[in-house]
Amino acid sequence: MTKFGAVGVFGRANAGKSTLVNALVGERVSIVSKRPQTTRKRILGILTVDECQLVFCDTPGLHAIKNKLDAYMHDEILSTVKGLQAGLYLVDLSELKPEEDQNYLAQLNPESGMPLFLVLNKSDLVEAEAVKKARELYSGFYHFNKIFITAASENEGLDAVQKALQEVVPEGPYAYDVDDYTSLSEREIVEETIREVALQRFYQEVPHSIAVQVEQFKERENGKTYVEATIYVEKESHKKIIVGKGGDGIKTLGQIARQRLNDLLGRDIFLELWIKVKENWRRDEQWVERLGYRKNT
Ligand SMILES: Nc1nc2c(ncn2[C@@H]2O[C@H](COP(=O)(O)OP(=O)(O)OP(=O)(O)O)[C@@H](O)[C@H]2O)c(=O)[nH]1
Ligand SMILES: [Mg+2]
Repeated sequence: MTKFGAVGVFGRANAGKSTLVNALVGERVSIVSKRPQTTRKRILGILTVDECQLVFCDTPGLHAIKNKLDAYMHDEILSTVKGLQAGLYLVDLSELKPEEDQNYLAQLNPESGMPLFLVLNKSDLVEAEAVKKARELYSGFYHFNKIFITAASENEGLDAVQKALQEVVPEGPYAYDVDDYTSLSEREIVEETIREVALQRFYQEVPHSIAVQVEQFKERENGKTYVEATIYVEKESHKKIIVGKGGDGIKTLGQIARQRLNDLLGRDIFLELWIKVKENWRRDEQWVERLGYRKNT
């Protein structure tokens, strides 16, 4: 008999949720950056091992709602809570904000009986004493079934989390093929990878206004995949920064993204990138939907 569990991954922005999911799944399913609010939509990372399939639902970090995109992200968090067999709540030990976590946990209100594990992450950045204090403090916030100390980016402490999840999820049939590792389509992988490279390269200058849309995705007879994508930003000044001197910025961005995509998709990608300005798209519900952030009804 196999085991199956959908596992929600929650926590404030920048706690390391996507890093942890990628490390557990062993593939880059969810993009990572130094900036908070990197993940926008729920992303499934799938791990099938020891007759057990765990589907990790990586969610956006909770933050204040300022526009239609934030509202969408908030909805993604709350709608994930339904139908889970277990949950992880991540905390960034190097930047504790206990009150915010307490509020988040109160909102999360996991269905009764769903095991929730506390994961104190980024332990590599703090002293043992600080870990101990955080552990004591957070134990009072919620009846966590277990508490783990991890450094997701260093791959530390993750085996124990995985083992505990395997134990706690119920018997049941797999929902995905044993070879699947993500729910994302290839188009979405392209969009997210380009957005990741843009965030990583321009995170100082360009805020959260980047969205990427694949316009064309064609398999050519020569075995190459031809992809045309548009990067949307909210301001002319952001466009200038990304394009760079003589187009150098966007050219390098394209080269890095293409390399990652060749690896991720396992074939040769020909990537053509465009950049457009759509002022305040995050405030415009129709544009938010058009750029891929459509609510699950
Ligand atoms: N030092 C250290 N850095 C980490 C650790 N885990 C994650 N990070 C870094 O923390 C930053 C945020 O990581 P993400 O995985 O994008 O965080 P997230 O929780 O998914 O963030 P959002 O999607 O914005 O909610 C990145 O720069 C990671 O490399 C860790 O254990 N130790
Ligand atoms: Mg994330």
